[in-house]
Amino acid sequence: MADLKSTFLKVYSALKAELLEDPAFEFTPDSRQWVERMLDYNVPGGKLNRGLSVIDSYKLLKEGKELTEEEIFLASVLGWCIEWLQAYFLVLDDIMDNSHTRRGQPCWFRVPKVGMIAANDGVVLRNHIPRILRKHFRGKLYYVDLLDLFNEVEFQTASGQMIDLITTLEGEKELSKYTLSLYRRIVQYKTAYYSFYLPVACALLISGENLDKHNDVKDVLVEMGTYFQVQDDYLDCFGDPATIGKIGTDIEDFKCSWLVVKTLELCNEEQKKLLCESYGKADPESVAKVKAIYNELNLKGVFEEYESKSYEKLISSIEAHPSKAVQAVLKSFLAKIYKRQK
Ligand code: GPP
Ligand code: MG
Ligand code: MG
Ligand code: MG
Repeated sequence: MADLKSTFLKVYSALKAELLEDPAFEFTPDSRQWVERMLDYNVPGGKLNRGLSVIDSYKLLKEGKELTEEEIFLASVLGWCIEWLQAYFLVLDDIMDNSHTRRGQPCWFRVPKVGMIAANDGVVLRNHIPRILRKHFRGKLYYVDLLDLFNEVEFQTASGQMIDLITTLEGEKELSKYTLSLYRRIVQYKTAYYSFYLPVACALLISGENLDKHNDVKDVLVEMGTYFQVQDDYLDCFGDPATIGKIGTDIEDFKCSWLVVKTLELCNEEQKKLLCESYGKADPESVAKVKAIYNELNLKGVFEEYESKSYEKLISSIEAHPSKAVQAVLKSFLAKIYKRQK
């Protein structure tokens, strides 16, 4: 595993070097330095789960046949394209969510002299992806499908982010609009497609598979992605910032978080009144009042139960899949996130 990660990180350096020599732009020393610092700050510092999953999944789909160096390299390049996509989303999401820290360091837009240049850096990160794909995949039969996949998933994510953002306008008018079905719709689009479906879809494409034949795999991965975002919402409030590398802002931001949805389901009239008065306010007293309601309703326990039920359901839908190799891919992905603390 450590070995796989270091091989993977070497590919990052190679891709960065190519981008810094991109002939479509006349780099000056300053602009080259800016891009290099921006990439190093935002691309490689996460858990790399999404990127590494492309390689893991590809290996499992090959059912024990040793991968060639070239095959590992190509799977790594796709893994990095997903990490680039993630970096682009996070740089912009942190501006939109007014967040403070990410991966244990200040959000990029909060770094002195960066500010709103970060918005353009997000666009630059996004534009690196088709350049990487063109350089390494242009001759492949599946090149068009790959481009199409990245485009579709980006559109789904941006649409999910849009409903995440506009939902707070509705919630501010009437908090009880935050229902579980609305919640599921937001997280399916903003998180599940790019974080779960995309890595496996990339592995399927380089294995020569037709994605139209794998809608059942997509359904399981969307369910897994939903579970992952529930964990993200839980950790936003109950996680240790030192471990998750970010300070939660969901309460202050009036987010349609899984915790507030569950609270609305479980609370009495008095708690609901207090919640309506305190939710979405930035002052620490209001935030503390919301957290006190979460504790009164034992949301930690409610979450733990949700977590084990989701796990059981996911395992049984995975075991219903006809292919053992696909089962192994899905189980390996689930094992990476079950009961995660970060
Ligand atoms: C996660 O939401 C969703 C994204 C990072 C997608 C952003 C999409 C864009 C088109 C910008 P979140 O805000 O809960 O994530 P976190 O808790 O990591 O800030
Ligand atoms: Mg967000
Ligand atoms: Mg955010
Ligand atoms: Mg979050």
